Amino acid sequence: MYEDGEEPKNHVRRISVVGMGRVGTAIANAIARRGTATHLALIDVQPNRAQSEALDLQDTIPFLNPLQLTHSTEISASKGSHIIIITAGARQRPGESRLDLLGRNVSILSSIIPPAVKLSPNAVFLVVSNPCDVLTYVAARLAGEKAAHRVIGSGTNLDSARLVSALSRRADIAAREVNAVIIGEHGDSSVAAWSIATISGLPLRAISTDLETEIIREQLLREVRGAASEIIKYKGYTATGVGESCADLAACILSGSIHVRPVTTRIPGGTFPVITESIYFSMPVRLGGSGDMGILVPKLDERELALLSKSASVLLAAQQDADV
Ligand code: 6V0
Repeated sequence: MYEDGEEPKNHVRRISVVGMGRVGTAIANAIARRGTATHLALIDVQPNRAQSEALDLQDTIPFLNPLQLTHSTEISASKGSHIIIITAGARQRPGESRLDLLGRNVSILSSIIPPAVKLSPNAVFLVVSNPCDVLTYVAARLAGEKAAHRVIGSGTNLDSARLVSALSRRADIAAREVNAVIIGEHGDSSVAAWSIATISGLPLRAISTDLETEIIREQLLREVRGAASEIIKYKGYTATGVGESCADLAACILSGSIHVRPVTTRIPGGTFPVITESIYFSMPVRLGGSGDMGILVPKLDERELALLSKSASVLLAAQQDADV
């Protein structure tokens, strides 16, 4: 991803967060806490928004790792970034359709991506704004041919973490022992890849036959899919989980070794026999190391392939609607 000699030096890791609402703030806080960046630029078009969050975050630095913080209303503050995280987005207005919202978000991305690519020609772009898969596709189109392969979306990294957590609680085994991914859309048509899930390297049935039953799997998936609305019901928005999930992705991207995470990326047509057209959705992707960000194609069973094909057609229609 970086030209020879241009890898981020160990001591300089520049990350920009564009959009300092609830989610951008949670991401910036998580990055600061983990010490992932040496330089963090906070950007928001609203006057004082990024500044207020930068001032608040500044107070945490004496307790954490050294960090140079900057804030701005201008995208020019992202110059020279290794990672640019996009959480800028419009919220749905009463009576507004998803397509209208998409139109407004496309125009926000149009004002951010082309200048940001010029200012940071080697940056990885991480799109978090929703609808995440469609906006990742839009951002990749706006980034242009040379930079498109460096645009990914946070996709199902958070959904997968929720599945890991639900499985861990059900099996009463530490979450770190659980390996499970959700693929496809970051949304209603997402697909749990049960056939490749393991706990401590063992198939789920070896841990408990319960975990193989339709009824338990449906219950776990309901938990995963309903997580965001459950949180929104009580506090009005979600931020902490997505903040940590994106900080995790940023740490993987800047790592010298390869990590695999489910993120939104371009899946070429024919990758799965049931999906003939190229589409942006989540698959396990290699992050870090030399930075090729290639996908790892899991061997799915017939049922999962059928569900994935359905997820792809939902997204294909949305991505055609958003064509830029
Ligand atoms: P928010 O609190 O309304 O923040 C959005 C921010 O974007 C505001 O501060 C705006 O001023 C700012 N903004 C708008 N246009 C621009 C621009 N051109 N340049 C810079 N900043 C701009 O929203 P919140 O933070 O709650 O959510 C942000 C986005 O994340 C939304 O699209 C959510 O739907 C999405 N989420 C994605 C998740 C995921 O897992 N991918 C999870 C939760 C939310």
